[in-house]
Amino acid sequence: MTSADGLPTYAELLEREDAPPGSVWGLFGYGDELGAVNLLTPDRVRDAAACVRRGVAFSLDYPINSFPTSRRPSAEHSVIEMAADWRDDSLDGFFLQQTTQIDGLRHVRHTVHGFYGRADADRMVAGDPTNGVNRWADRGIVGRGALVDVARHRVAQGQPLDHEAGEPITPDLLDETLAAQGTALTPGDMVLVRTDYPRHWREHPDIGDTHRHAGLVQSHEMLAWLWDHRVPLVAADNFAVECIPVAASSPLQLGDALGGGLMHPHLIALLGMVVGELWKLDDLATDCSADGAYEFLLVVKPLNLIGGVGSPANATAIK
Ligand code: UVW
Repeated sequence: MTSADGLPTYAELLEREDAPPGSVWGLFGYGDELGAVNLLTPDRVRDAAACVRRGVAFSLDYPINSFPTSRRPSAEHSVIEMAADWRDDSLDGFFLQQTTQIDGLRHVRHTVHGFYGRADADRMVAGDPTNGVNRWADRGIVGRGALVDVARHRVAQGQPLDHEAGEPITPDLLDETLAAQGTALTPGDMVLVRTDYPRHWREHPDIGDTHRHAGLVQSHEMLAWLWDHRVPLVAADNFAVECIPVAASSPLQLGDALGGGLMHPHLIALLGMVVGELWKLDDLATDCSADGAYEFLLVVKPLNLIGGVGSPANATAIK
């Protein structure tokens, strides 16, 4: 244990013999179901409140049905007249990961080691609370957030991110962007990476299911960057946080259902991180660029759905 907080480094996690290598299983207590959300300690939450200086809030959620695909089609919203003066409504066929979302700890298992914390696969069913987003809803996901506006940095350099090529964003590029912004991460920061993918989506209305976008490179160096910064939640404004297609250099070959090489099983099942996708970051980014402050109080409120696999993010940044 070499870190100030007593937790192992990622390099040490890879050496573990008492648990799957590269995992945090057991570090937060036997039977833990919160994962990296445990990193949001009371001290860190209290310190995050100091980021609120002007009292301005930014919704980080796109409307429901903003990014329909054949895998996750639009939901049908019905407004029902219950009586002359009364309306209720229902949302049918709503995929909870269809728009701005977080992936919960049941979303993906590691092909070899299983679900986070060795949770029984038979319990990953509706109505069973094990590893569900209900655990995070009960706990609350609140702390300091930091925007890493890679898209703006690359535009300033005259080299916009290449979504069509699925450009990999490396740890060096994250560090370079943070340095250009003058942002210093502190342990426990939730990291929001802006790639400007929604503009690409809007400009290519026929894009459909062709998920090609810039995103985090699949590598142990990236996993180390995230864990060693003690990141509880990593989100981006694209479909998968990671670059798609998977980088040819990915060493994370599990032969999983999505084609192999993805970082999702390592992020979610092994590190217990909250993975946020399709976040609405543009307004926040404009403000951060204007005042030079890329840190904020971040409040994320998942649905309290027992056994939920994912959830709308319901995320708000406050500066
Ligand atoms: C991918 O499509 C890789 O991720 P998700 O299922 O989390 O959207």
